[in-house]
Amino acid sequence: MAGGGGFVLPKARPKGPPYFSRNQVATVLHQVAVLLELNGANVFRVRSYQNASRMLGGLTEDLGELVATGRLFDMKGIGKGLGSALTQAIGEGRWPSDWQDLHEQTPKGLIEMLGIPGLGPKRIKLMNEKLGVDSVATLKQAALDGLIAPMKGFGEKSQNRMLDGIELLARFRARRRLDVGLKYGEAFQSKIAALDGVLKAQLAGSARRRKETIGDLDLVVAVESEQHEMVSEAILGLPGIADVKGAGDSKISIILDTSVFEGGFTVGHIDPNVLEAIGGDDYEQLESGGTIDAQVRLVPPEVFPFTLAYFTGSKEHNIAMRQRAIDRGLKLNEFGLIPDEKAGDLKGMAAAKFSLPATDEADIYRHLELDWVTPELREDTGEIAAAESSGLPSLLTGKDIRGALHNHTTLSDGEATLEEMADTARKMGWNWLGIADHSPTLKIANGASAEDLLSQGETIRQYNAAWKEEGVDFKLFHGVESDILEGGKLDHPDDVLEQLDYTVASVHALSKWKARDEIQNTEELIRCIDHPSTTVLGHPTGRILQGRDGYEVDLFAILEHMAEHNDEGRLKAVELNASPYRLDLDWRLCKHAKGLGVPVIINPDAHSIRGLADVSYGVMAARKGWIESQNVLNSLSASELTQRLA
Ligand code: DGT
Ligand code: CA
Ligand code: CA
Ligand code: ZN
Repeated sequence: MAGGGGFVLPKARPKGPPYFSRNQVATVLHQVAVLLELNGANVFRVRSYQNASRMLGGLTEDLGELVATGRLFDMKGIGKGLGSALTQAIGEGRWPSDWQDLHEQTPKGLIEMLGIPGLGPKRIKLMNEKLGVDSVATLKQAALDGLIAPMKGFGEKSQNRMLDGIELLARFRARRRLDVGLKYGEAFQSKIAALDGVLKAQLAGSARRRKETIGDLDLVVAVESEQHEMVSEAILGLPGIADVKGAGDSKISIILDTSVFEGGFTVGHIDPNVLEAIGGDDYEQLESGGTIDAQVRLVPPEVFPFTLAYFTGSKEHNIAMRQRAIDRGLKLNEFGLIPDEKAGDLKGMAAAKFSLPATDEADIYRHLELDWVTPELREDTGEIAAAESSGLPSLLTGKDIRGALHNHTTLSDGEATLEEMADTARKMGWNWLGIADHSPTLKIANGASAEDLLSQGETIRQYNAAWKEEGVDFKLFHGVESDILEGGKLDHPDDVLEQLDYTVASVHALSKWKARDEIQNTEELIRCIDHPSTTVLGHPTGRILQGRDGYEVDLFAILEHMAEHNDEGRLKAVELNASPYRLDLDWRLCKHAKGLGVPVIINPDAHSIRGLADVSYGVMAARKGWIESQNVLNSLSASELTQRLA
């Protein structure tokens, strides 16, 4: 739980008591314990706060009631001092002054160091005393100078681990993955939307455009002018705010932490291959101590569509739109679309009084003689020309998805059985599901032997026969995710592969591929694609978002080569791996695959039943890449797919 997160005392909620939630209280007690330890407090005192935090965090009873009835004092581990402190906080909305002092007087640099995975307050205190280290930057220097290793109880290994941790933290802090950003953004948006006086609250920025990573969150809120102050204050009182960077009546800059999630933040099952790249066991700690910046803008309802459009971006799309407005004697900004002759020297909201009216974004586009452009496409990659000529694509939606080909079961490294996976797919309304467990070479993922693979195929045939008999319109397809070996070879003998419905060929031995150059890697992949059994090229670059770059490969050449096969009637599809850790094929290349007529298959690469739902992130990325229903294999029915695979 210790992390780079807030370490500020949460503000009391406006209506109380109870002024703080159970989660908030548990977090504060934990933080006080950590701060006490950083300040060298007595170990028993530290422990009593830790224990109280754990006890209250796991409490099923209502905390407000425990305080109101005084029963809090009867609880094990709550002494007189702590009991009174909590009674005052929860009942009156005031944290004890010594807790406030602790938060204010502990050097920020020491708190920042807590965000480094695997580093706790005790060792931070030691390094601070012995080496004068007082921030992540000074710690890094000390480690680089080799000053940490000789300290008693530290050593070379722990010094290197600290350097790795510092790098991991920096990468993690810079941007967040789309799935994480959306979770924070949607949680905070719904809290704002529920406040009195809020007419509308919407996520804008890169999150709304479904970029694969998010720098910061942008939220636009419609509120009548006379209520801005009230709403602005209510927003600042919401749980989840770790720090306030700036606050006015129309713009609030804050840092959100995981307390924005009522039920806490869980990362779920992560494929071991991926986990290794994003920090291994440290990842969960990084994520639970994580934060994200957010900017909230409050505007009157008549200005809302303009502000929403502006802060949705992208900057490049905005610039093209503004130019289009200029060409028509109009000025487009976050407040309105204002005729030049009326705006004169007026600026901002004053000029906006003369704006052309808009009740929604579509009105703004209409004023500029354009069809409304879905946010995913607003990257200035041809969407404006398309919107001008009724040429925007009719994008794929989640409803078009009838199945996916790359999923794992307990036969390799999946959590769920074949039956559980099939059941879940049927409940999701899918018409078919493809199972592609790992091949023998991938030991880390428990790759299955040919024998076990073929016996899985037998089970699948039995299921399919039974469903057919019962009149159930659902089919399992049997494939494999084969490692791509030296020379572009597949990981099973040809006679085994021939018995399968399809093969997903994927690179997993990243270090080998990273050691080679683009030309060599491209040749290897082409050789693999030419294998008659290869149907799908899995996660084509091997990148892990926030984890590692992919290997060098000329994907344009690969896609062109795949296009030749397809032209000659041999199905070669490119995967858009929908795991939010991958989103590989990148959306920027989807449009290229589409243009070449290479089918895209959106695969959740599910390692659990929950993992199947990741297909939605793939749909987001595909939409961003201009993909329509007819460009993906996922939209085919089971019988259509059977024909395509034949
Ligand atoms: P991010 O946060 O890095 O993931 O990406 P965005 O797109 O959310 O960028 P952000 O948060 O800096 O700004 C939100 C939107 O505001 C951006 O997409 C477009 C608009 N915007 C920001 N700065 C400018 C600017 O200098 N010119 C124009 N035309 N628009 C801007
Ligand atoms: Ca942003
Ligand atoms: Ca921003
Ligand atoms: Zn894989």
